[in-house]
Amino acid sequence: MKISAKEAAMLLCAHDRILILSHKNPDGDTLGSAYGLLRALRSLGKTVRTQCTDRLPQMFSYLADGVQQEDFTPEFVVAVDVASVSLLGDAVTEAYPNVDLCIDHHHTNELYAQKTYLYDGASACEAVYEVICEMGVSITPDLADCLYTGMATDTGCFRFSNTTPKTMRLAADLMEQGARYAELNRLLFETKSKERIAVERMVLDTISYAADGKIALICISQEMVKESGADESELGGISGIPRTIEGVEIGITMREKEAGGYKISVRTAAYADASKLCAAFGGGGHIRAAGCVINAPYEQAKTMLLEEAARFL
Ligand SMILES: [Mn+2]
Repeated sequence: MKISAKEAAMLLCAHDRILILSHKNPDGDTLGSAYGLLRALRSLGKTVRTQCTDRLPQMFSYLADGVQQEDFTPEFVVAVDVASVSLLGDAVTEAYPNVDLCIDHHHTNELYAQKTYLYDGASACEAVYEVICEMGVSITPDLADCLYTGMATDTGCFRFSNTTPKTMRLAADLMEQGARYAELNRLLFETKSKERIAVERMVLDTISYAADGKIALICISQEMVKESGADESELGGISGIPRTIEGVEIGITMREKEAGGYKISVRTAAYADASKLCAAFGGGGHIRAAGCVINAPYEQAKTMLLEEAARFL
């Protein structure tokens, strides 16, 4: 059943021993939502902890600064930024098969929780912010940092087309309440690990162009990832690189799978439909970003991709 921010706030206020769940391969939005909500609820004197099937990535460690996790049997389970129960991971789902409340912003939310506050906007952190305001919690700088993190990361630092005037107004509120936006923006959008730079250098060496430079293709092999020492959480955004090149309409990234074959990401700039291109290989997605899998050797997969892509120009 769908409920409002106010009803979500009332439910949270009426319970104690609250567990907050984030989705697997956690991003800034699910983690910022979880730690933001934890801080708000603890300021009301509640016993709260967060849980995620994957480790907290190093770059987001500041979200948990000063937070001691305590063990208890939860009375109330909340999922934040989690559109489908499958995104919680098997171990979490087995331990907590029943989710009492979900706070999310994905249109595709499967309404698996008892109650869902489904917010229409760029980030789950905006929804959590509304719920926290309804609870009458005063916003500390640490809490502002958490919520700012989700708003900034889900909008590519307020650059993507999902950014709304409301997103910016809420982020401005958080700035007034002490969010360390300049530091966070540098950490989240500029800082890269040396391992990431190493893998980028190798990946850029693989770049090839087709169709007069309207198509660019790069490849990330298993070997490159191993040699660089980068882990999965450091590889985000690489598939965005080809489309950043001047004149490129279709950017293709081939990521070698562990078992062989390639996971393909396609990003398009203005007119080509990435989801249709990927559908030709059994994949799908959105008009500007889509994906598919091709189980073929490198040269063969690359030729197939370039031929198909050329038909979309
Ligand atoms: Mn999100």
